[in-house]
Amino acid sequence: MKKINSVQDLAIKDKAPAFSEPLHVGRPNIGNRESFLDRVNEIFDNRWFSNNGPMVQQFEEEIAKHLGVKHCIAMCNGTIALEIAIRALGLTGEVIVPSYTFVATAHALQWQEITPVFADIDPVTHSLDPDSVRQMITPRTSGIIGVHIWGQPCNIEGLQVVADEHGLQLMFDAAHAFSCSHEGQMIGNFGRCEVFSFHATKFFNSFEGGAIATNDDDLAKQIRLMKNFGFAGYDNVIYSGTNGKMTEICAAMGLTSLESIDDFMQVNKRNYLAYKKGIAEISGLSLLVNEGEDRRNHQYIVMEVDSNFPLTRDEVIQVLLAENILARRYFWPGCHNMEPYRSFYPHAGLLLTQTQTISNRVIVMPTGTTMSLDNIKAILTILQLLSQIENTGLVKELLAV
Ligand code: T4K
Repeated sequence: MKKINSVQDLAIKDKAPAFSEPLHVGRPNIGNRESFLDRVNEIFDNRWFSNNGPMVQQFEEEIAKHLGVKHCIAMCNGTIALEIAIRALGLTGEVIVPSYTFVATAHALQWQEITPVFADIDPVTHSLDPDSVRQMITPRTSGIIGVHIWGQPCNIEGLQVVADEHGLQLMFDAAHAFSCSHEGQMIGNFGRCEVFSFHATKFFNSFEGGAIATNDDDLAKQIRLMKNFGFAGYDNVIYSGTNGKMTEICAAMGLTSLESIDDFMQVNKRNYLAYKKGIAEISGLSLLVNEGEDRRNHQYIVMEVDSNFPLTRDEVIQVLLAENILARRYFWPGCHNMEPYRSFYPHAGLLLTQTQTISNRVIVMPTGTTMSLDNIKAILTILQLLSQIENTGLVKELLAV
C-alpha cells in the first residue's frame, strides 16, 4: 500500500495508485473452505445436484430457524424470488416501490407486466416514505413493496398502516437485510412475505441464491409449487410455475456461510465503526448511521458527500477509482431514470425529490472480510486530504482529462 501524504501523491497526478490491487464493494466473504469442500464431496457422493436435494432442505431448515420464521423457500436468486413472491401474492395493475433501490425490485414487477409506481424516500433512512406512498395510490394499486435498504428495516409499521387503510398487500424486498432484526424480531417475519438475496456480493452468500420467508402456510405451499414448474409429485402439474430452484452446490455454500455468519458480522461492524470514527472527523462527509439495539449486518458502508465538500460526489468517486478503491454510486440515478421507466415516466423525478438528492450524494465504500483496518485508514486519509484541498481547480482539471 502506497502512503499518500499530499495531493501531489494522488494517482490522478500520474502517481501510482494507493492500492496495487482493486478494493471492491462486493468482495465475497468465504467461510471455512474445508467445510465447503466436504459438502461438495457429499453432493458428488449423493449424485443429487438439484431439485430439492438434501443440502437445500437442510439450508431451508437452518435459515428458517435462524430467522424464527415458519417457512423458508430457497431460490436460485433474489430476483426470481421477488418475481415468484409477487405472483404468489396475486399482485396486478400497479405496485408501489421505491425508485431508490437496485433495479431488480422494479424489474421483478415490469417483467410480469405489472407497473412499478415509484414513491419517494425519507432522506435520513433512504427508505420508502409512507406519506409519499399514500399519494401514489390509484384504483389500480394492488400492493406495496418496501425495501430494507442497506440492511436497515424500512418503516414497516407506517407502510402496514397505509396498506391496511387501502386494502393493499405488503411485502418486503429484504435483499440487504439478512440476519437483521426489527424491534427484536428477525427480518423475514414481516408483511405477507420477505425476499432475501444471497448473491456473491452480499455479506452472506450462496454464490447465487435467494429465499422467500413467510409465516403463511398457504402462501408457502403456493410458492413451492411455483418455483418447481407447478409439480405436485411425478407427472402431476397443478399450477403454472417456473424454475426458481436453488442447486445443491449453492446450498452447500449457503450452509458454509451460515457457520461463519457471526464472524462476517463482527468484521463488518468493526469496519463500520472505523469508517464512522474517521468520517466524523472529515468536514463535508457523513455516514449513514445504522445501529441500535437490533441486529445489523453492516454490509454496506454508505457515505454522503455534502454540497460544502470541495469536490462533487462524482469527482470523489473518480479520485477513489484512480487509487484502486472501487467505491460505487448505488443506487444512482434511481430506477425512474433507467429504461424502460425513464421513457414511461419522463417527469417522475419531479415527485421524487429526495430520491434525486440522495442518489446524487451517496458513495458506497468497500467493506467485508477482505478489508483490513489499515486499508480503511488509508482510504480515510485520502478522503481527509480531499476535504482540505484549497485550490480545487487543478484537481478538477486533472479529473477532466
Ligand atoms: N433487491 C435489491 C435491493 C438488491 O440489492 C438486489 C441485488 C436484488 C433485489 C436482486 O438480488 P439477486 O437477483 O442479485 O440475488 C450487485 C449484485 O449483483 C446484486 O446482487 C446486488 N443487489 C447489487 C446491489 O449489487 P452490481 O451490478 O453492482 O454487481 P457488480 O458485478 O458490479 O459487482 C459489484 C462489485 O463486487 C464489483 O466491484 C465486483 C465485485 N465482485 C463481484 C462478484 C460477483 C467480486 O469481487 N466478486 C464477485 O464474485 O450488482
